[in-house]
Amino acid sequence: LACFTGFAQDEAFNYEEAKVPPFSLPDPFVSLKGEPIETIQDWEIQRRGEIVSLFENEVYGQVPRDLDAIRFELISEDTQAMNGNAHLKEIDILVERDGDSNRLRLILFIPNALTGPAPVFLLINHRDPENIDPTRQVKTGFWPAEKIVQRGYAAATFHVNDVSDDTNETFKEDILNTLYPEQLEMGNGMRGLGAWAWGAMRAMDYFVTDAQIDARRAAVVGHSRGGKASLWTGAQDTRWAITISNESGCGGAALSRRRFGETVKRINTNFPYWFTDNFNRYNDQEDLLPVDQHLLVAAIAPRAVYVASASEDQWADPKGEFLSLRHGTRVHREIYGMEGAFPSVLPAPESPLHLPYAGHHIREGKHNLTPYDWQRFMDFADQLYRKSYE
Ligand code: GTR
Repeated sequence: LACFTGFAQDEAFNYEEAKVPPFSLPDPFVSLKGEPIETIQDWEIQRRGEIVSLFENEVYGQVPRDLDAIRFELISEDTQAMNGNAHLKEIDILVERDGDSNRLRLILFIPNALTGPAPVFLLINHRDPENIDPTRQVKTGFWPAEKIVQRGYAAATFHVNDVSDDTNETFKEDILNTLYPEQLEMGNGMRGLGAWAWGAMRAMDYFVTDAQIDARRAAVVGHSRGGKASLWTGAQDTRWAITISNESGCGGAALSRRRFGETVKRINTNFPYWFTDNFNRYNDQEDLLPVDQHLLVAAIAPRAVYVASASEDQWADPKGEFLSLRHGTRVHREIYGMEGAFPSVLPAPESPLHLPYAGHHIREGKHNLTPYDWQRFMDFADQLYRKSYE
């Protein structure tokens, strides 16, 4: 499916490094009260929570946690899916609140070759509906489930339209109208991206109940708008071992203050239903933001984070994505003492850099999520899990 990447030709958008304005980034190591953040305690008790609240209030809106009931219904199952290589489960996640309910379909392939519980990759799928067809008639590189299973990982996905449609006309359908209508009235209320993050968290609620899944080794993956939602998921929900952003760009991994490619104003104009209303305050006013996207990466610490870009995806600002990763993971290094650091220059395409706590690569080519990207994510997970479980 072609993805909407218009406006890239528009002259009003900057693609020249020399024209990036000077800016200074909010400091991860100074609290809102101006106190220094030096220890794990300072970080976990004070600063991380402050940062998550700032993103809630100014960027993505809240992600409500209250619900009356959550149930998991096994809709269908095939222990010999993918030519006998996988155990397929189709699970409906039913959430109830105030007498209303929402149904979210999770597709899960668990490798049969494993003896113990399987580590899992969850894709927040905003694209091809084929990906949630359990028969796998149409296989896309966007979600190469067979290849994921082959490498010993469970492959899970859901479609964002089950929680909030990806259109301005109908995004309120599903959980915003049914479960959390009061959010629609709030300047810091949940919108599309927050709802998708909510969906990923409900998938995690399921993983922890399935004995065939090792929920302590779970990765959340999203591409582009899905990558924005994935970072927002990992920043709030500490149950994810790895948070992966593929070409998430503006409002994802890219630093807003660089104003390179897509800008805050452009994204709020084209997609008024993705971010919370307060985010509009920063249209053409990026320097007033109390956060920038490096702090979203920071909020994931000490858990692992992966940022991937594509060389021809300048709209998403690969350099700005890398800088967020480099600045945000200072928390991993300087607070948690983790080893290794990213270089100060942008790595060349197709030279992945996998540190013990964070990964990066730039794929050659256009805006997309491809088997190359997935193989690198799994390389990173192999390395991380080997280290922490040996
Ligand atoms: C674009 C949008 C980006 C990105 C992309 C996608 O149109 O400007 O922020 O989200 O869509 O999701 O593929």
